[in-house]
Amino acid sequence: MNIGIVCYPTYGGSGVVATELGKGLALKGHSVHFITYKQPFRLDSFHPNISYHEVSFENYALFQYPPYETALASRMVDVVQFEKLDILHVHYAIPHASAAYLAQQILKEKGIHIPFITTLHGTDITLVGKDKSFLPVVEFSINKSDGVTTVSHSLKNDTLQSFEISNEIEVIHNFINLERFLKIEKPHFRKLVAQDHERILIHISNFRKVKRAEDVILMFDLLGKEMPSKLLMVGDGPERQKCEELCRELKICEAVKFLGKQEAVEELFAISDLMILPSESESFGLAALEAMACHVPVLASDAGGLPELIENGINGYMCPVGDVSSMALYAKKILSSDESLSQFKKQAYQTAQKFDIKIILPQYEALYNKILAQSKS
Ligand code: GMT
Repeated sequence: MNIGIVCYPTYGGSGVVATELGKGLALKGHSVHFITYKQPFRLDSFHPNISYHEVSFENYALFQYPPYETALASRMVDVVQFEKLDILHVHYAIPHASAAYLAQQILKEKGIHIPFITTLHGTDITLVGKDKSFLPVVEFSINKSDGVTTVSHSLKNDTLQSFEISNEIEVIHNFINLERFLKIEKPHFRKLVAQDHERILIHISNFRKVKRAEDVILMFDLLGKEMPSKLLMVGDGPERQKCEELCRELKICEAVKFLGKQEAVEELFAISDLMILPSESESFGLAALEAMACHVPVLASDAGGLPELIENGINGYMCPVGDVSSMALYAKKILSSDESLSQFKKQAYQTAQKFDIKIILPQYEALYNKILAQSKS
């Protein structure tokens, strides 16, 4: 198949899923064309079946807001026509789904039919999409998509609750490439971060409000009073400064390292004992799955699609959003004995195996085939 993938190229989960999906499809012999404004950050190596088409334009002085959606639709028209794509797969509804619909209508005038699939990732529904400023366009473009997927059952329910949806929605969970996310022993690296008797906790996010990164600091402060430990805060975003200030107030700066954006997150997971994800809402929690692939259990909030990944007492625990005291108690429970920790680690990896790309990617291929067959009939 000749597949066009549209996504955000930045550090967010939707871009990671789209890029890893494209790489996986290319390895299986499909031709994959990424259409986006910058090279996706996980598109880090050459593959003969992968091409990248940049959406670029000069911003005219009249425009207060650069008309990215128009440029994207135009680029899609161009790539579909020139590369003879069979299908477009857009990740994150805003503005990719409406741009795809526009491209589809333009191509129809030229006698070309291009079906498009929209994968909803989370905040395009739960936060931004249902805002009145976007809702009519998001709803319309979901209903006009030839196929719609969500990354969890929870996100499917949220979509059906927030919009009037006439289209079928298929749930295809996020996935992990276990060949990349391997548990690598890094004892020397570990020694640089913590002493042998200390546990290492990790939080990875884009530090947006929805991630509640300050809760990580608050729970760590409580835990640190009872258990010698270090905390790695990975990523960057609007709430990072507040988190740093909170560490200063609580006088725990010695124990907390802010590492900023990191690409080789698997190396950080390799030295970590517990991942903390206290998000307000999380459609799936790809970072939690990445942690589990590296044998790291997860302590998270009981929100969104996280219960589809986390099993209490098996691969981690979930607590009500904002309940930092319970989080500290459960962290202690997981980390207090080597035996219990190694059991959690083993079980975290077993969960990750259920979301192996080798299991999930064929579900996308089956959907492409179904949509292509429908569009030909
Ligand atoms: O978490 C973010 O802010 C990034 C966002 C995105 O769209 O890039 O992540 C969403 O998509 C991920 C991949 O499907 C999911 O694993 C995340 O749970 C989801 N984030 C939220 O729902 C907050």
